[in-house]
Amino acid sequence: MIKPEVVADHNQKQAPTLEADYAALGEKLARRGVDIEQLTRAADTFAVALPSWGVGTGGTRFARFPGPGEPRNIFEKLDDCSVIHQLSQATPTVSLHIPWDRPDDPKALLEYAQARNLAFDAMNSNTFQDQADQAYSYKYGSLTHTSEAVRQQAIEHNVEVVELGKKLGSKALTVWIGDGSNFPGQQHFRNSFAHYLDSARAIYDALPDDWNMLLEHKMFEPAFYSTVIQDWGSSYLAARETGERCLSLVDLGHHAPNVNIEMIVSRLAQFGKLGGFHFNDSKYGDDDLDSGSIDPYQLFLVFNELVDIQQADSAFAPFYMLDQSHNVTDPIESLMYSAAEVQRAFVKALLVDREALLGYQNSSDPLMAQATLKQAFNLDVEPVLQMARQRAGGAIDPIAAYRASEYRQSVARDRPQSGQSGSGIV
Ligand code: AOS
Ligand code: ZN
Ligand code: ZN
Ligand code: ZN
Repeated sequence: MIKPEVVADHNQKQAPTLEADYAALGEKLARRGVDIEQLTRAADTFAVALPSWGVGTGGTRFARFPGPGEPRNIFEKLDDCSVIHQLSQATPTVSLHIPWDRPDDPKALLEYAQARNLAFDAMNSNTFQDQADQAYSYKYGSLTHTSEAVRQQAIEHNVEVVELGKKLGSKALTVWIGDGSNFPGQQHFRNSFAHYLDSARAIYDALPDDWNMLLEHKMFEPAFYSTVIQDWGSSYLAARETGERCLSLVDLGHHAPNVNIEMIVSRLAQFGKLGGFHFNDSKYGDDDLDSGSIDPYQLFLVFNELVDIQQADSAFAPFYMLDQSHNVTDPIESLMYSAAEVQRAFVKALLVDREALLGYQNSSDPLMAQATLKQAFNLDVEPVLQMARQRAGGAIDPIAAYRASEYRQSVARDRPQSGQSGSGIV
């Protein structure tokens, strides 16, 4: 971790500006009848999980350009995650990917995480790649393959991931498969979906009572003609058929351009099937860009729905995870920045005057309805985020504090640069 003195020194320099900005914002909010302290306390409760695969430099299918000091194993990944949480105070958990980050000794990994104030979030299985020791290939599918033996192998992998997650204190399994087809006619749509439902049920049967199973849909890639769980409709149907604790997970990058994701969020939640998120941003497809980097308004609109649902149902608590690929930035910086962007969207959504909004909706005043949303979105809540971080022991400006700490330079001395060629799968 970064020396507390470095963070304290950084905060001391920034504190006077923050005090002034916070006081000014406090006055402004008070005029709107909002208590800034309440908002800051709410910001402090916000948490989003880090993806274990996100702390390494990603890549495309063309190339990967590794950065200095990349973590070489799950322990070093946890070191990086703990730095992210130390400074951002918004990322107390890690979502593990198996087999990429399969620990030899789960107990040792759990202790290592706990010593760094980290816990484990949803577990991710992987049947979109072949592993060296497996009997059958997933080239033509996994949970939906025409061969029962392949399906069984994929089911067993998921069950193994659940067993591992139990030892790590996780409470959910996220299932994303690449199954689909590249040619019309290649795959029988109804049969492959039927196989999926059978496989999902077999995995669900192995789930502990207090676990959720999260189904992640994705429009295309790696399959370019059809994908078995391609949209929220298939995801919803599969979750409904599988069981009560089987829910849909929305990855923001997994939709066609211009799709109204906030409405998908609303629909799934209305029918009790919204289970979680993979936050990222995109311009074209599954770009896995940093959260809020392209369309922060969309992120805000998603949180506008989430806050609205939460206010109607206090038990509503979907899993929040980042799922991004950092190809040109330091992943630690990107993850800290993204966590704050998601937190910012949440805080702004809390500012929406819901009573006024409902009034404008009921009186058919579209201009004022959208202005009510914009009034919350346009407010700069940075001082709230900064104050929440500082009070929790984090950094007022995480990126500046991180750069001042020279953490990357220091780990680069112990971690040799990894290979340059090949693609980075994210
Ligand atoms: C793939 O596109 C999905 O976003 C999955 O969440 C995937 O398992 C993750 O990105 C790790 O590769
Ligand atoms: Zn995802
Ligand atoms: Zn994705
Ligand atoms: Zn992804």
